[in-house]
Amino acid sequence: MPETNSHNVSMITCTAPVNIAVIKYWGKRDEELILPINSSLSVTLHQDQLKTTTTVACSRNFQEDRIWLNGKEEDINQPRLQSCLREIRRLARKRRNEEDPNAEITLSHRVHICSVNNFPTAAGLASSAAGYACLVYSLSRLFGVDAELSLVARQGSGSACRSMYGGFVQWKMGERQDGKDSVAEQVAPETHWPELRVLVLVVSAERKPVGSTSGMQTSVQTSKLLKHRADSVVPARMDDMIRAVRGRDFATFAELTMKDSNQFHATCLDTFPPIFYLNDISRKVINLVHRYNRHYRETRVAYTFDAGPNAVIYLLRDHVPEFVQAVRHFFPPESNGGEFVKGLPVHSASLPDELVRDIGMEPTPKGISYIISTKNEIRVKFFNVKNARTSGWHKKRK
Ligand code: 2P0
Repeated sequence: MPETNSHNVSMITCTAPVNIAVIKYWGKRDEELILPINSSLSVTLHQDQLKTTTTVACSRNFQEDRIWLNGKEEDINQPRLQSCLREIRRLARKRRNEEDPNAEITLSHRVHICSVNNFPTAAGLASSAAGYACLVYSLSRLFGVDAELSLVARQGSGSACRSMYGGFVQWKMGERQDGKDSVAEQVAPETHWPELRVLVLVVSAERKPVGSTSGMQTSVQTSKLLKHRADSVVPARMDDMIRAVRGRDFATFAELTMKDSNQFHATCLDTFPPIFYLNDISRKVINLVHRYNRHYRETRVAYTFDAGPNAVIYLLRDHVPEFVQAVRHFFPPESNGGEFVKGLPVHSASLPDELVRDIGMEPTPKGISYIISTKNEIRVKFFNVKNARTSGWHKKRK
């Protein structure tokens, strides 16, 4: 617990990872508590490549709660931010009364929150998941809350509850009306499958046309396919996926991942009016993956797409250099553009002529802006604690 006195500002900094679902969450049964219509499962990505860093400060001199996202002040009164702040303060008060009546940080102190991503916010890279996971974790450290935090993060953004843990994480939909059993749980730690690699193929960094929150609302209202998916497909698929992850069965993991992504986008098309997240480049990536796998008569590579056109590729370490070379061949980058592959280094590889022939697609120059090469990782991290003698700390970051 950080200390403060009448002149000081207490600060805490945490970082949180992005997660990419292999069984997708799409649709709520309770909009306010953010309770989903089906369980979901994701892989937590490495924070060296994709992370949110949040600093929260509190002081008796602060007049009101305030928040800055990527250097710009945002409205603190958004209902979801308020839910998280209210819930953490409630848990802190409960704990204080029970165990720690002399804790030094006064709960009436206002907080200033400063959050930055090391990746483009609106690129469809699950920034709200890392953002809310980081916010909730930082606030919990500041106020000394030691509770099931995925419950709180879920009320900021559904997918955020999965970023509270590392490795492979399921969000159990739960049954209770109060949402107390709708929590994230680790299925396997990040050390479980060290050969697993992730490539984010960044197709477009533009803001997505339909946001997830309103998109899934329309899907729940209009798509019978979504109801069928939630009731009759996902329950068994979750079991199969957990088994595949625990058994490190890549072929099964990969096939389930691709089928679930395809079904999620099918429910988007079944939504009325329909929602299109995939574009021509996304579909070319899908074809590339299937033709690559067909050439080897083995499922070596899987794709998944969220609410945007970027592809996230899962594959094993040994297959990364050749597959990246295939992406480079079929989506030639600008010759004078910046580095095409960011993140974990990828060795160069040659592309067998028969493979190029079997794939048989016309190259699409500049179809993919860049690749982020990464792997899976641990949970939210507690970074540092500082007592600062200034209340203008956040201004330096603007
Ligand atoms: C997922 N997505 O499971 C799915 C797949 C997008 C496609 O979770 O309304 O931003 O904040 O709960 O968490 C995006 O939904 O929506 C999402 P809210 P969220 O990752």
